[in-house]
Amino acid sequence: MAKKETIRVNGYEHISFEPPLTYTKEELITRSKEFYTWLDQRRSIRMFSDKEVPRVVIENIILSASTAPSGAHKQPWTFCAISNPSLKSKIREAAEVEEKISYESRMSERWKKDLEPLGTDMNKPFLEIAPWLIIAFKKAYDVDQEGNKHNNYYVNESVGIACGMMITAIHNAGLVTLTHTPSPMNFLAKLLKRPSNERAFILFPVGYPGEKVFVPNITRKSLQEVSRFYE
Ligand code: IYR
Repeated sequence: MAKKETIRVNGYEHISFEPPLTYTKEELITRSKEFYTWLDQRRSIRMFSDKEVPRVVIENIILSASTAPSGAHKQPWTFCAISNPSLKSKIREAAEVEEKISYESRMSERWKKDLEPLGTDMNKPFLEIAPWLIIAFKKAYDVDQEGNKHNNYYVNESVGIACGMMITAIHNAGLVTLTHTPSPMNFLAKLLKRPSNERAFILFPVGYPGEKVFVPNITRKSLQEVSRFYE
């Protein structure tokens, strides 16, 4: 690799950026189309196999998520990966307590009607069956060695982007997930003994799909419905 050139900006070192491979116009079109076709095969899966997934796969998925851009490059996230069966059971138990209250009294009738086609309910067996749970925690602020607090910026946007990239990394590995958001989620920080600057954001069960899996027969909005071009 060619030696990086350096310049100074505001007194900070910047290094020359080697552009990624450049493609012909035809290659651009094919690659973008193929990526879309591949990504469009992703589905949220609620039925998991208990087949083991090596820890290194989870590490690579977390590293992929952590390449996300973030406000002032603060990377305001911690990804907790859980394979410990008794911890998974505790998480399932606590999540189902909250979900029972949500489905029975917190969620509106209209909300539950909207969820009917998806077939979700208060039972969350995947929290025990999936070999791994990855929980994204957002850091409202950072705390340094001396205990001083430092601001983070655009935390929801940053962690949301990282989670999207994680979902893509899971799909790329040939594994499946779903975005599980028990509400309220503070039991997760408690069970995992997270510091007070961390709040649970989304929980992702990760694993292989179960042997025979059914998903809702739903489609995605068309390009016309989700976009407007101003040329
Ligand atoms: N958090 C609940 C309910 C739920 C809400 C939405 I919006 C969904 O798209 C799916 C589920 C649950 O996990 O069941």
